[in-house]
Amino acid sequence: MKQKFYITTPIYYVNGAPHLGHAYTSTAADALARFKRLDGFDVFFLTGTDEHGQKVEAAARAAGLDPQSFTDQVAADFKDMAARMNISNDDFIRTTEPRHKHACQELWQRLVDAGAIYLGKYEGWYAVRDEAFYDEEELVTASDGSKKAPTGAPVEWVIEPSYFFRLKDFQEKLLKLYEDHPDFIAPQAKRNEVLSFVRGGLNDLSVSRTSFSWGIPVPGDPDHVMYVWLDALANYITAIGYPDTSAERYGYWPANVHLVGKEIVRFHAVYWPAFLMAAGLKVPKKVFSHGWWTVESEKMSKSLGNFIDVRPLIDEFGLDPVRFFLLREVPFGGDGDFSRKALISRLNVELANDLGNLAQRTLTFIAKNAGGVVPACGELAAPDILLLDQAEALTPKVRDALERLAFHEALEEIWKLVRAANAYIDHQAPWSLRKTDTVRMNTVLLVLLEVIRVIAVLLQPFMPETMTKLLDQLGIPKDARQIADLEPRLVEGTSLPAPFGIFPRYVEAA
Ligand code: ME8
Repeated sequence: MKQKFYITTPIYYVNGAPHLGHAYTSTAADALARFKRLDGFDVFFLTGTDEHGQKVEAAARAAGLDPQSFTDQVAADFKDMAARMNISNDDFIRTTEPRHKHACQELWQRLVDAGAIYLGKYEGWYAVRDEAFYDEEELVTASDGSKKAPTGAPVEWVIEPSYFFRLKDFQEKLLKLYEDHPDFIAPQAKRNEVLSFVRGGLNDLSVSRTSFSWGIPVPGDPDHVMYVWLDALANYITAIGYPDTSAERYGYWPANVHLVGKEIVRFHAVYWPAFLMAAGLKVPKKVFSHGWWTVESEKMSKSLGNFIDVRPLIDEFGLDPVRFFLLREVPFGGDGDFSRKALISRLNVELANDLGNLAQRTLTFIAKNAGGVVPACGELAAPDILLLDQAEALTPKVRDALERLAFHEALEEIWKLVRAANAYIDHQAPWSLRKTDTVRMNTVLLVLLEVIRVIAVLLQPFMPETMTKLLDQLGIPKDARQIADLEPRLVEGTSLPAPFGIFPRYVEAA
């Protein structure tokens, strides 16, 4: 039986249109999901939209729509972005769906039954933009003297009846979780932040609101709607069938990794495992946080109006170059800057020049000078063996990097082979061998085809569309493109389709 692997993205707020940041997390999760499928796992990949709460309600009002029509519209736009980015999610959960609402109410009831929820009154700070409660000590004073959340979000003083979750009771259990599972929070710096937050002491968490109504009603007390983060985090189990924990789909729980941006680690690494432990459920295996993108060195914000939609970028540069850029440009975990210049440079240098040329010159040469078929392999010489060995050693390196979600490192390993293959073709010079030694020429071409095949198979998770085209050109059957298929060699004499370029150079209009 295949081993299960469950990966999630955050579910995105529908208060605004999808942008580069959302596309980033989804692309990273997609590359990992695709790699795991390629490596023989039974993968479940979930994404979706977070549709309740004060922030979304306010955005609907500003748009002059009732919240449900508004969220229907924006959620459709998020689905469109995922489709355009070629995201291979197995499900898309919307928190306004009945399956989620019912399951979430069941979870609430379970927490009540476990004695983890009590009725009280909240009096304190709330930031609608973050949908988060803050303690007085956490606030900062802005240059105009006003109090702000540590994220810079405006805060308001809230006094309302509220249900509370007994978070305080989970301090020791959480610390034990982090200690027993040192990889639960990654990267390390984030783990340290969470550790010191939890060690500093926890307060019980307000988990319901009464001052607005756009949320899931609290069972038995309809004046309250659930706090949007309790509602949202639950998506990771409601989508796989909770409360029916015996359902086949629930077999994916616990998730292997929740991929999140660095600003929402606390919710995933503190509140979420505490809710789960209180409900007697297993906790996820890992919360991995990545950094933030700026755009042309500016933070993306409403006031600057510089949110980037990836769809026009796909129209201009092609889908796979955009996917490649996002995962190649920045060490995963750290912050990065998006600029057109950097994107064009990655596209022209690494895709068009390095990989595109390698494939194009090999395949065109075979079409013109080797009868357009997989050439015969003569005796292997030292440089052939060296390159083939390097290709064979690549899979474990890529696997190891992706185990650590080091997408940039996986790509760098693949590019070392691309560069080595380009150096090999230059040194072996099949164009000269054509006149002197066609047996040797054929061997060199075959070695190149083998290496390009390995590169194309391993790049599928990152650039599925173009690698499909490349594998087609290599004559590899569609059912022989898994990692498990890397071993058998190409079949001599197989005729190859007419080659065509996969990564045209981008030339900026004058
Ligand atoms: O936080 N750079 O939703 P959200 C990189 N609904 N990633 C970015 C980014 C940027 N500039 N901006 C956004 C929420 N992201 C909640 C989550 S989960 C149960 C609920 C990505 O619409 C990143 O993954 O504000 C971040 O965590 C997420 O979008 C926040 O999306």
